[in-house]
Amino acid sequence: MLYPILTPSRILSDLSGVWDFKLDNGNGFAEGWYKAPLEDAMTMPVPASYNDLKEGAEFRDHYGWVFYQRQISMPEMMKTQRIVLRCAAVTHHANIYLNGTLISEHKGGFLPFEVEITDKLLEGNNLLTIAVNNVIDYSTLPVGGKNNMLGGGLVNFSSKVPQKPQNNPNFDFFNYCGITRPVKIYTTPKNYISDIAIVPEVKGVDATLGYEIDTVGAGSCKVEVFDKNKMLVAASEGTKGTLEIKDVHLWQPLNAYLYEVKVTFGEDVYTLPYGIRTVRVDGTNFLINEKPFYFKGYGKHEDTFPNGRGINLPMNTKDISVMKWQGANSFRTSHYPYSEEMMRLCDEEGIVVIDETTAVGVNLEFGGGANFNGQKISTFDKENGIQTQEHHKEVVRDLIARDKNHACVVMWSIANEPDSYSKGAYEYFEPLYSLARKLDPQNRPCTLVSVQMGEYGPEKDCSSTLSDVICLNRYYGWYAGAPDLEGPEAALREELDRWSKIGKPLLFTEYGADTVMGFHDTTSVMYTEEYQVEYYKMNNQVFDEYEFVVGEQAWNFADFATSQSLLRVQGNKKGLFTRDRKPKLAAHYFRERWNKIPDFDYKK
Ligand code: GCB
Repeated sequence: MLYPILTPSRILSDLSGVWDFKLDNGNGFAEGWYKAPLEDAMTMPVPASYNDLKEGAEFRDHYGWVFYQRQISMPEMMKTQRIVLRCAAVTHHANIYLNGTLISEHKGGFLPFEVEITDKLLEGNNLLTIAVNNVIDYSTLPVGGKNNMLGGGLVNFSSKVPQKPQNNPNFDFFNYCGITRPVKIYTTPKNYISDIAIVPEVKGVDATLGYEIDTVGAGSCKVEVFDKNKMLVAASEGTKGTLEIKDVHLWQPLNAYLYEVKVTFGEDVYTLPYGIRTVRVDGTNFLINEKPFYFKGYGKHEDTFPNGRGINLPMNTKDISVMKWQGANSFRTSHYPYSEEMMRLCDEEGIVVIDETTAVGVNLEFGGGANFNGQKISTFDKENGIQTQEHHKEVVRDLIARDKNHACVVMWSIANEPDSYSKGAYEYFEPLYSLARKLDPQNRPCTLVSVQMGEYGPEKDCSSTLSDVICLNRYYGWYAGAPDLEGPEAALREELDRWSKIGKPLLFTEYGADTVMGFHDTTSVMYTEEYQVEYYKMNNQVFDEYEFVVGEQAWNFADFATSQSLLRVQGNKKGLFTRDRKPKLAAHYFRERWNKIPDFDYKK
């Protein structure tokens, strides 16, 4: 799927701004709120999560539907064109109405979708309503649980006490929702370019780009490649072919180089920034441009105040600046695909990205597994377990469709901390890996991010057979063993010894300790900045002993909002930075460490 841009043949109109907004009171659909201007509407910016933008728990924790609305009109001169309405992300479910008629529905809160509206637009003003639902359950990704995963309280009330309907995220981040990324209208000629896929191959100092252009209608197709100085360096005719690039400038981590691929099909023109690099796994090495790469970075969130998960372009730029200050080279899009703007920025800035689906919470073992009216149900139980596999396939498909051309993306993460140990896990995941491998024209490595619970380790984890790279979330010295660090250190070595036998590269995708900025002590104790540093020193020292450990991504880049619970004091405090990006002691510690670790050949 192409990112919408302005080109000599395409007009782009951004519908960002203040829209009318209303929480559903249970009667919104029955009363036809989508058919007429909303009565007593409040104001709401688009794009943004709505939750933190008005006061009161009723508003922030609203369960169910909300309605966004505005008028749109298109200039007469556009009548000869194809007109498309495109939403970059609506969390989690969207119904789109134009002049009271349902024109599109979409499930899943973090990927784009579009609908052609050429023949649906009336002259003059048109009423656009987007109804958004935030309910998460066993059929959605991310997964909503039956109970609060981190435990709502130590004492539970009798089941006779009525509970108001609420979301119980089976994951550890606030369930922000709304129209979180831009809504745009773009045009194309009637015969148009619908997709572009480019696969790089590097041979010595030259490169070949295999390309395939999807088109609709008749026309002849031309593909041209320009370098940074706008010089034409390769050209070809036809919708499928190859382009030869002499003396190629490779896209390198922290040293990006982007070509511009210009596709012309009939009257339609589209330009794609494109970085040329190769990625593959060789034995226990992760190779970028054929050299062993070491991942230094973090798991992140799209989480700022008061935007929630709403796109925050200045913060994206700031985050990458802070990463570079720290000597980091990578992050994982935990736990959902990030905005297209962030992916394009990472291409430009040379930041390496592990691209994750929305599959978080595919695990009913959390909280001791008491998930079904207090009974234990296994995650993949056919009847009462998690029912996400078909939707999970859609997400893999749409993620790869969106991100396949990004140089920054070096690996697909199929899921975060699923129950990859239980009966049924292999059968659930194998088709998803196969699908990703079939759909990605670049055939990037695939992984899932493994949780430390139950029977963790290579013997039971289906990741050990399915993944190209083993990714571990481990909390030795926090959830496992804190405040002791010696026992956890021994246990970490013991586990790594076991993984070393399977002969795959291994990457720590999470490790961390909650730390409240400003808490200090001479003898370090949990939650102080000193403890966080000691925790990381212990873990890093062990990682350094193992050649097959190809990277370390701290949890988390910054503090972030979560559901309220006894384990979270105004959110998750495992950031190396506070939520407003002020460094904790550990940020300085990592800065010193990472600036000494080369991006390539660290363990040679
Ligand atoms: C995890 C999850 C992450 C949590 C983190 C924590 O394993 O993947 O979403 O936030 O642990 O801090 O507990």
